[in-house]
Amino acid sequence: MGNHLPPGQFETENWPILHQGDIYEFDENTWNFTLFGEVKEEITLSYSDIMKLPKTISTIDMHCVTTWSKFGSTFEGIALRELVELVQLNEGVKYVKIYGYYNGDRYGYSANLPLEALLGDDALFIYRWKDIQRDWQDITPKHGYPLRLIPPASFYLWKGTKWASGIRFMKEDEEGFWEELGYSMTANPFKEERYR
Ligand SMILES: Nc1nc2c(c(=O)[nH]1)N[C@H]1C(S)=C(S)[C@@H](COP(=O)(O)O)O[C@H]1N2
Ligand SMILES: [Mo]
Repeated sequence: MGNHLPPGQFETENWPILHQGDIYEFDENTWNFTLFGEVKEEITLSYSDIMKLPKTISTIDMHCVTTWSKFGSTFEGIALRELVELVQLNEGVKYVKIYGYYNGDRYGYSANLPLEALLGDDALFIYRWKDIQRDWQDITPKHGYPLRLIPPASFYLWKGTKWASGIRFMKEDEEGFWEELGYSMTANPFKEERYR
């Protein structure tokens, strides 16, 4: 890891904003987060359920497929593994699809990822961040408030679903929003896996 620039990327100090569709407007009364798919029992978590889970702070590099990379942002969030611990997975679960809002549809955006790559401190559903230029602050609605995934730096940032609404556990890999449009299933920036 470290300050290593993947091929075809340039470094930016700003945190650019990139997404399709409307910016989701958070309402604590209607917001929830679902854990579903290949689990013994599906569960739905309220905002306060989520915010009671153990917190993790990590510094994670971001690599957008449009070629900007941002190093050294520190994030506070809920590690994905904390959510996995709340469900009993069926045998053979290897992938997840992380869903998020797209034009009012809570499952309108999604990205697929291999579960085993997401069990460390560098796979976080974040709500707060800071970097050298800034003190701690909530992420803005444009960056995915109240909760968005920052994936490990070994995945391009489109795998980082903003306005996250749930995780579906899967035995087989399955395309998400950008993957259906021809982007990579595995999306490793260091191997420059942009398209397939
Ligand atoms: N819900 C949702 N999440 C999304 C997207 C989107 O369109 N909708 N775009 C993805 C893409 S392509 C990128 S590069 C990152 C950008 O995150 P940022 O705007 O916070 O930099 O969000 C990802 N998460
Ligand atoms: Mo992107």
